[in-house]
Amino acid sequence: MADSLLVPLHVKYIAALAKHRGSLAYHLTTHLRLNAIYWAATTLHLLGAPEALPRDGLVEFTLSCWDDDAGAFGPFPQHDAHILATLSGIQVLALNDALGELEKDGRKERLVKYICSLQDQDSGAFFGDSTRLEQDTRFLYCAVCALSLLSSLHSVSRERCVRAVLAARNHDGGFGTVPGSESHAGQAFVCVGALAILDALDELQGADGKGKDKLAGWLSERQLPCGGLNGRPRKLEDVCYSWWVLTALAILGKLHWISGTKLSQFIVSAQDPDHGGIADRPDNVADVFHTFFGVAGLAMLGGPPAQGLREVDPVFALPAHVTRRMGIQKPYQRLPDAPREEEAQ
Ligand code: GRG
Ligand code: ZN
Repeated sequence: MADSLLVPLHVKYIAALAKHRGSLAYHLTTHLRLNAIYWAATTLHLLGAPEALPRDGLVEFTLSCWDDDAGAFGPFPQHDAHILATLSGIQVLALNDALGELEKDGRKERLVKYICSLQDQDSGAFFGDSTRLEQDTRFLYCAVCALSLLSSLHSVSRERCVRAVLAARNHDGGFGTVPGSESHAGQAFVCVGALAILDALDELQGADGKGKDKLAGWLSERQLPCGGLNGRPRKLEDVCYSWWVLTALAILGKLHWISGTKLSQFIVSAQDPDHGGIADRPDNVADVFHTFFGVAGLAMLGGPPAQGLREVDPVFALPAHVTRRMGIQKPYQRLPDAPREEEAQ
């Protein structure tokens, strides 16, 4: 079993994914394609090998996912727009310093209009698309993150957004998808991330002033004896929770409430030492989703397995050099031996 991060092998694994266009798996995952491009490209940047997927191809594919009827991005050419694909599209453009493409044909204004149109004016919650069938705190995060990357956060009601996030909080200190739904670590990331973007983290404290610690306590209870984290009580450990849990802890300044050494070992043990990539847990099949969250988790934890990685921004889920270049960074905890980008002079 490997005990360090197999950087060159993971770069090769991700670069090879782009060559599998004939496979059944490729055709069965079109609904996630733009998300997958975002996971792949961001991982390569964190691994220090952005050139392994050509920039022009990434930008061109992203623009080909534009749904001109809706004025936003779908997950694949000719697919309907959705907020999940829209955030990924904007993130891929930001990663490649190509947001200027949205200045053409009024695309940026149309995107902002589309995103704002998804907010429920009563509750402040967001729908995922124009069918307005489903609300989820995930969609609210996507909306505020995308608007911030477009320098347009002022276009949405901050007060309504904060209200909707707080309404999804539970007595255990965690967050669900909608008011009253079970706490899940994925929702902790989206809710804490959204509050960070909205400069509203103090709203977490509540009447007793203990809201942040209560949430951090719930998050730290996600670590299991094997070192891995689960997403909610009595569930199995999974590498992707390294991201959903660690980001929320980093934003709350409580990364040291879990054992980083044990978690790093768990992530590294879920690598495929022959073909590259990281799986949800040891001995399972690797995929690009868990490869991204495993690499990004190690970048937050630091230490020897993170050698050679670049700093990740847990609020915007992008390399820190990108959000620093854009001037949109929010405060978050950096562990002493985690990768750190030079501060701009
Ligand atoms: C920019 C990183 C980024 C994300 C965009 C889509 C999104 C915003 C956030 C997703 C947050 C979320 C809900 C993550 C959890 C995903 C996950 C592993 C769900 C699995 O749920 P179950 O119930 O698994 O199948 P468990 O582990 O609870 O058994
Ligand atoms: Zn997972």
